[in-house]
Amino acid sequence: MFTHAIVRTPGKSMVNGLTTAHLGPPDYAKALLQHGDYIQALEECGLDVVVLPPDERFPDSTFVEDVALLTKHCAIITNPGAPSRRGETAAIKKVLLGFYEKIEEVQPPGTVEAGDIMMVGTHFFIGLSERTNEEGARQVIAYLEKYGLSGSVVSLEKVLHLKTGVAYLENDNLLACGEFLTKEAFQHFNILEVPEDESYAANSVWVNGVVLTPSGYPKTRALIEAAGYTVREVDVSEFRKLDGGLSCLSLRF
Ligand code: CIR
Repeated sequence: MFTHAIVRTPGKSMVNGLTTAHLGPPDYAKALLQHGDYIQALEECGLDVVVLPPDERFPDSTFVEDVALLTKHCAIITNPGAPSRRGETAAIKKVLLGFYEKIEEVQPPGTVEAGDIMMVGTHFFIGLSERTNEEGARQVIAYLEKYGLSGSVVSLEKVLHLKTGVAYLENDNLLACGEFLTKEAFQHFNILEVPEDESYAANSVWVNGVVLTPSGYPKTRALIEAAGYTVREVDVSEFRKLDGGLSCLSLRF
């Protein structure tokens, strides 16, 4: 169970965020409303939400999930693979010092974005992507092992981050689509297959028994409900325009 979340309100500079989506620039006013509803959804799941102010210096800084990996025993500050995002880590470290005694940091030449890391109990799957390299994954695994946790790597071929295409919903259930349906490492899970035309909804998040999903993906919603979960939809269309999903918008711990 999680008790806390950290989010960062998007800044106006979000319109300059990194993207490959070709969906046009985000509407800032709409993004703020959607972010507010996202916070409300986390609160409905029982979380105490720390809301950080916009940081205009970093257009992608609302995607806080990428800059830290939070575990029960330690926090690991990442070193984002995207150069424009590297400066985001300092501010998150300051916030995490208020919650964690043990804070580790990924050092260059290692790069890691925690959107590439999926927690399954005490094990962490780490996607090797354009943002997370082998050296970064090696450092994360070494830190995890120091605290009695474990990690392993999964290579990605098509998507930005591991969790762009896969989400662990606890109870052995894995929501997955595309290249992740056939990955050897995931075959022992009960795979809930997200249809290709709803692939964006594979980035859903389990929060204390409720699954937050992006709104507008009815087949995926039905699939998750059929597996026994309560679903809470959140409209994140403006964040999708920056390749961002639901999970990227918070750190949960
Ligand atoms: C980026 O390209 O870094 C941002 N525009 C989106 C990051 C999304 N984060 C995630 O999937 N974990």
